[in-house]
Amino acid sequence: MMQGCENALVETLPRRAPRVAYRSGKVAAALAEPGTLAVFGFGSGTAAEEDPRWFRVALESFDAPAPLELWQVDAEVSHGRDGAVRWAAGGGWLFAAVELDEADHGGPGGAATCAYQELRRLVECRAERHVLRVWNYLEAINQGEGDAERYKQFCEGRAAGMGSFFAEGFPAATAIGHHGPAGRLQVYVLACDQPGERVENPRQVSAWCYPRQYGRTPPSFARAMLLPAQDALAISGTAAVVGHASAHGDDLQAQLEETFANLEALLAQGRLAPGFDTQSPLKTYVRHPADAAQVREFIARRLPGVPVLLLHGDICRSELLVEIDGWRYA
Ligand code: 3EB
Repeated sequence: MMQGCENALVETLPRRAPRVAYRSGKVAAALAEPGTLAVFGFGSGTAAEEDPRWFRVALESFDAPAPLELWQVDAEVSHGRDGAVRWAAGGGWLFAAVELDEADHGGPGGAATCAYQELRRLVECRAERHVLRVWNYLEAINQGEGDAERYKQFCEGRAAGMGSFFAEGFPAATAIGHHGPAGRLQVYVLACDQPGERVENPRQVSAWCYPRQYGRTPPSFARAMLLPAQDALAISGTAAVVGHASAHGDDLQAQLEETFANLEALLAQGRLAPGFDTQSPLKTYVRHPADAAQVREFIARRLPGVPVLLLHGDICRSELLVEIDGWRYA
């Protein structure tokens, strides 16, 4: 009787956010720690591991050696594989990831459709069916002209694969181009058994309302997601977009300033105090390796002590030079 009451009470408490951190060390040791939901490595130099919680992101890091990214929860974690999907779950949280070869699916659109269908198939029959945050990494993202650009094909395929699953609202997301294996599509998600609260940026047109010039199917993502206990804001890929337009053409410094203005706007909209801190890791995606040093310098000055991972990645509009995503804990 008492036991039953306690369980009912626990289930109604908001789920505390997973801890996300960068750190050096061995993959096996990170996987062996209690509560490890996922471990990410960056670039081709990282180890191969069989554990479904291990994920090698196809983006090279400008930090050598690249750190690991760890997701940890205060609960026991189980894990497995289901078709193309690898997953891990614990404490109401779910990590799920899929990697596909576009050649098996007729291109970036077909691969995106399949990836989202596979992920849906898993989360639909689990308690953790609220997909709060998604990362998408595809190769040669800006290749192709007009509506044939690979990112736009990806957006069409993603929307088809999502179907009506996100009818109440899209997850927060990142979509970045990698320079790894040709045609490799990587998609991974964080889901929960409780919903989050979507946050938009008043300085920007919501992505799903972008005008026709950006493609037949507008991108399906929210600008940020407040996690169930409102103890963390998951921030989508954020760039120098104002309204719906890209700002500051080829001016890296100005794009960085605009990106920070957008990040601050998201914190305010999420009812969080301004600024970032040593507990709130960010990823910076840099298009041109030659810009990495300048980006690093800017970040060190504007965000002293903030854990920042600098990655070589292409932003989904060819005029954008830099994009930032990450976490802000309350
Ligand atoms: C933008 O503001 C920049 O397609 O999932 C940022 C975050 C961007 C996510 C996505 C795209 C996506 O439109 C691009």
